[in-house]
Amino acid sequence: MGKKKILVTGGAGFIGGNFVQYMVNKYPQYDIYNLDLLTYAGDLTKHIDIETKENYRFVKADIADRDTINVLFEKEQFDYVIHFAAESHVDRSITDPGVFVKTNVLGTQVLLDASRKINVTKFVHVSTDEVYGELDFDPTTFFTEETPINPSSPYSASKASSDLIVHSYFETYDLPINITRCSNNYGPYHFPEKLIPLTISRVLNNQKVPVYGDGKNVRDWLHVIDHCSAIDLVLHEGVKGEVYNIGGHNERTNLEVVKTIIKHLNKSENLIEFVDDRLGHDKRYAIDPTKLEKLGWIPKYNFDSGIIDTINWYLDNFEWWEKILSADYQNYFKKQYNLN
Ligand code: NAD
Ligand code: TDX
Repeated sequence: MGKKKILVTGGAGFIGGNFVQYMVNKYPQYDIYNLDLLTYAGDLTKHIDIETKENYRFVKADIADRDTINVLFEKEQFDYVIHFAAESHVDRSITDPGVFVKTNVLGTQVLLDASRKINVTKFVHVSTDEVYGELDFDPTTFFTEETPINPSSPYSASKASSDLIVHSYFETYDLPINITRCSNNYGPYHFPEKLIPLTISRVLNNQKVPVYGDGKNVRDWLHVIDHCSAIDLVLHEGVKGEVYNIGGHNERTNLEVVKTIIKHLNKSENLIEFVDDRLGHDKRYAIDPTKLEKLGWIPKYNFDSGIIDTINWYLDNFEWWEKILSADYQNYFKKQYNLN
């Protein structure tokens, strides 16, 4: 028997990138293939420590390119597929929804067809708590796996659509799938369009931080490494056809998050700028992870220390995020916000 082949899509992005490193280091007995289109959100320099390892390979491809994907799957006969690749930013989905449907919906369906043809042992679809829509501010309410899907943004609607298609391949063709729905991640290599790295990078440059609306919207934060360990567990132990929610009970308002970062960096709260609210802005997300905990998952990070580790990582890895803040990002930022 040869080594097991694991295909990770979107492994040049934030979470997929952390997952690829986690798997390459943890499982020398697996060959890890990272398939990524290298969009604005993808970057391979993060993999400098693993790129020469014998169990790591990179393939540049578009998941929505059926011919290329079919040829690759036929050739490599992957055992497992862990599917992260997506357009992931809610604000971009509000200004340009089309590519979200193409990548997140069609791209997922292309991967499912290819996986079915070669009878993969497991297809893990990495989804999000945003498919459930929003909760109100009652702290006793949570998203469970039974919460009805009710997405608000074009991003979350495209993810919800892909979840439904993935589930249909289980019901119709008995494809061994799992769907995971995680809360907001934070940690190393988070692209600086998202709240936490945007705040860190702007505060370090003494620039204003745009806070949407009144800053009271709540997100449930999970360290990216805890997300990786959860997916590893679902890949190996998840009951086929099942959905697993992932979250570590770390609810914070956006304003609390921004103030924590400003405080740790010894800067002034005058950097906070309240700006127009996001269209369709979900009030609150909060995950009930009981089902995953019953499978044996134990998260390692709490937010109060994890956020400090993350800020320190950005301080130590200035050269990684500084290059991302160059031309394309500045154009995006100018269009998105009325701030310098
Ligand atoms: P990201 O935007 O940082 O990375 C996405 C990666 O996918 C990039 O490397 C990009 O180049 C690649 N990609 C985009 N379109 C592609 C295509 N057509 N073909 C191949 N590759 C393509 O995203 P992320 O934050 O790492 O999120 C990864 C996954 O996790 C997504 O499916 C997202 O919905 C899900 N998720 C994210 C969070 C979060 O907090 N960031 C939480 C829950 C779930
Ligand atoms: O400039 C900002 N100001 C602000 O107040 C930005 C970028 C965000 N926000 C708010 C909006 C949200 O309430 O902060 C919160 C977090 O925003 P994002 O970082 O854009 O994340 P979110 O919209 O919650 O979605 C993220 O978590 C779930 C990921 O981007 C998704 O891919 C994932 O599915």
